[in-house]
Amino acid sequence: MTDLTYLQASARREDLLAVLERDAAVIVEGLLSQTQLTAIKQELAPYLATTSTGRNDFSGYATKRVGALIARSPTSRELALNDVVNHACVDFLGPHGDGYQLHFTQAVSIGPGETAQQLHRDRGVWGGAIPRRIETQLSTIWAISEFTKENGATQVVPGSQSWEKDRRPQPDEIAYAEMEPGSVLIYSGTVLHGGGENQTDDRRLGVLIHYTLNWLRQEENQYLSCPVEVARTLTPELRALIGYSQGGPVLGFYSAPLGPGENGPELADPETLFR
Ligand SMILES: O=C(O)CCC(=O)C(=O)O
Ligand SMILES: [Fe+2]
Repeated sequence: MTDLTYLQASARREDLLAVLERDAAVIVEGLLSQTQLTAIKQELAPYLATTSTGRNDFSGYATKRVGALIARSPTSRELALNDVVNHACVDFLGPHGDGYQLHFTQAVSIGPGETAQQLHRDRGVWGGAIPRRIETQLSTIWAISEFTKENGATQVVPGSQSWEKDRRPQPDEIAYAEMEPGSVLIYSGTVLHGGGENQTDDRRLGVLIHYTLNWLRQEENQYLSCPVEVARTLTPELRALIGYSQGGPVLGFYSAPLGPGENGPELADPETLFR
């Protein structure tokens, strides 16, 4: 039986990185306060109440998914900016570019009777053209409810980042990200994982926040999920993280779409918009 490594919030950065490099997944315990947990549950509840369940095996016939979390859930912003996670992004993604950005946000509520999601690598969203030596992303799944093997804790195959593409795990090679509310699973885009089967009568609620290199296309279009009017209300730090910033010297610049004869910013950093 394989297992994941559990670290405390006070763990040293180099220790967390060493586990990520070995297993491509790690759990950090106790990062959220009761106040944050209560707030995020309240913020998500009305969206989860009205959203439909998935319509295919991958999204899950008994699973509800709600995105655009930066715009909709103020507490999700705190999760996105969490120091332990962002240090892990700097350390893990640093060798693959000169920065990273928010990639994807989603509350995932796995309902009773849900079957196990197919194991997959999240880097599949870009197809197969990016060589494995480039780590495309670092992702988090925050436990908002308790995560148990019985209620749908994420399945993870530690070490599978270096397996051949088509190798499937034996049952004893699959670990389950069992967590108390407030803990977080941090994992790479290259490790096999998937939502778990829910054999209980309760829902399992996780908040997924993923980060990618600043030179790759974001999975969730942040400019539509969090348009300029909303971005204006955020801190410059969060705006930069979601993509209202330049990746490297010029990637992501903007020119003001003014009319003929009008003068405005050219080749400007998006932050200029908010000054
Ligand atoms: O909800 C989970 O535990 C994992 C979901 C997942 O991996 C996905 O939808 O890509
Ligand atoms: Fe996934």
